[in-house]
Amino acid sequence: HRHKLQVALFSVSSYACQRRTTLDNHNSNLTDALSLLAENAELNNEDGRGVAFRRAAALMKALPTQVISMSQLRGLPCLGEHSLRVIKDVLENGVSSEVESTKQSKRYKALKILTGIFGVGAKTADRWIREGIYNLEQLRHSGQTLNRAQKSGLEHYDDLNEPVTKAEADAIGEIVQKAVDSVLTGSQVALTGGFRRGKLTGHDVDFLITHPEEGKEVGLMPKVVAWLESQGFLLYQKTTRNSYLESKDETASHKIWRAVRVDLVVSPISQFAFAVLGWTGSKLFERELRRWAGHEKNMSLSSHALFDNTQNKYLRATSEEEIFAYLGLEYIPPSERNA
Ligand code: DGT
Ligand code: MG
Repeated sequence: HRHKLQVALFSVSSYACQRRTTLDNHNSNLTDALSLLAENAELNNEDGRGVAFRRAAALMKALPTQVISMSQLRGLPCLGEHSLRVIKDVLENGVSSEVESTKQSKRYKALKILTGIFGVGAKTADRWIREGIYNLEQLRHSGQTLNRAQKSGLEHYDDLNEPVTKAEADAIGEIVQKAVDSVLTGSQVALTGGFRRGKLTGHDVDFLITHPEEGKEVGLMPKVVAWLESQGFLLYQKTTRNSYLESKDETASHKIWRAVRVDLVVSPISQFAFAVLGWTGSKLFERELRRWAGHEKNMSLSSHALFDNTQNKYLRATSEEEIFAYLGLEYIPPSERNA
């Protein structure tokens, strides 16, 4: 007998910033497994292993169809021995035994619960676990001293672990716009983070604030924060990065507000394009852009600037498109940066 077969082999670029990754994921069974192992590695401070699993997951997200056989993966980049073993397990058995045992492990469960507290990272959670603290109840009765962020995080644990919806993000956007308008006319607010990439939910809402006249943005953040505070919106704030607002939601019957994490970043207009690119994400897309810049172009990219190490000068840009062009990359719109 003779069979004529057509085999579709995937061809995928190795850097996530060279690929278009939409939210339309054909391999969520595989990416969920790899992402969980990445998360577990990160929770255990195994950063190298975490990145390897993140890259493998991102590669699977970029595939145009569902993978059903290992043979389809031949020649693909980013898939190490360990990731391939996990994929094989899922394809053959429906689940990965490593993922299942991780999910059920006492340590993983405790790390998830404890790092779910705003202000608690992997190191703190690990210390608590070594002292026998595995959940919020045990933490509350442990006599551990919590810092201001952690106290606040524990108090609003459920709210802050409830995904933020696009509608909530839009409502908060209006509040932030109002704040910015009241303290400095002409200021602009841009939604960044996952919502700019088209996600329908997020763990927080990210905004970037600027003013068309360079220098006018100086001192803007404390004014915006003071305005939000005076209007009763602010529950907790820290000037370095994390802050959250209570979002007034009249539809909730039990209480009329809920706590939502909000990230505000102020950028001078000269750095705005770099800031927009840097804060839109995804995290892996950003990491890959910086790796591409450094390893392939001898440039250093940050959310402030792009430096060309060969020409020994900063490259100015007023749009994301210009930055991709400097980097020799095809422009990828935000909705296709979901690596
Ligand atoms: P989410 O909020 O869970 O739906 O997902 P994202 O993608 O909005 O992630 P988020 O809010 O942690 O961060 C927004 C983007 O900002 C992220 O995709 C990459 C960037 N980013 C995150 N953390 C930092 C940071 O500490 N510094 C800089 N420059 N960029 C960051
Ligand atoms: Mg976000």
